[in-house]
Amino acid sequence: MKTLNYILVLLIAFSSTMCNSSKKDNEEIISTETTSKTEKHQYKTLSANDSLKLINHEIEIKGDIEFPLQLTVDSLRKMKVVVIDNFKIMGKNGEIKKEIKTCKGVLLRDILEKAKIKQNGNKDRNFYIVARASDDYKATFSWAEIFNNPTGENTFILFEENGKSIKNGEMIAICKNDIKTGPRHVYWLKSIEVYKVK
Ligand SMILES: Nc1nc2c(c(=O)[nH]1)N[C@H]1C(S)=C(S)[C@@H](COP(=O)(O)O)O[C@H]1N2
Ligand SMILES: [Mo]
Repeated sequence: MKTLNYILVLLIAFSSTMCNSSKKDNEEIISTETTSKTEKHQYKTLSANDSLKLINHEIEIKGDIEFPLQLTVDSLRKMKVVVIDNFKIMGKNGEIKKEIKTCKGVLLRDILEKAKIKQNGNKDRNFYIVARASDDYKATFSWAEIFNNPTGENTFILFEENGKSIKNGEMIAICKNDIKTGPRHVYWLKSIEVYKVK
């Protein structure tokens, strides 16, 4: 009987620590969300001068690749250029944030083929690709999405909008077949980074 009581006490103690820890996790999630919202708001109120500082004239292709590249709008123009019409940027709640009548870009796949991912045989396919902006906003793609999925035909680095250079730019990453196109629409693009899954 004594042992039974002892086990019961232990169980109660254990379950209460579990409750506390999950509560703490929730609190942490809520607090990070609040900070990122505040940060996002700060970007909206950036002065014209400060937002100019976020513009990159070239993007760096780096990580687990054979040929690190620095690409400018001019170097993208020399690649296979694709025209994309009526591209809608949709926020996470489904709201249309922006509609671009026509824009020009290059497939991310073509860029990665140029940079050549360092693969060790044909079963070495576990890589992730990060499109990172100068405000450290980022979007992630996987090797399989780009090289073995229709997403490969739909992921572009844009360099021109409606016949003009891109203002939030100079280059933007987009994924045309995402359900909500906002999250993987990365303006102020700074680098494309390839990493092997460890
Ligand atoms: N560099 C950068 N790109 C970004 C963001 C950002 O904060 N920084 N916001 C993203 C989000 S959440 C959306 S919905 C779209 C459209 O954002 P906008 O409302 O700032 O134009 O861009 C995305 N690209
Ligand atoms: Mo968003």
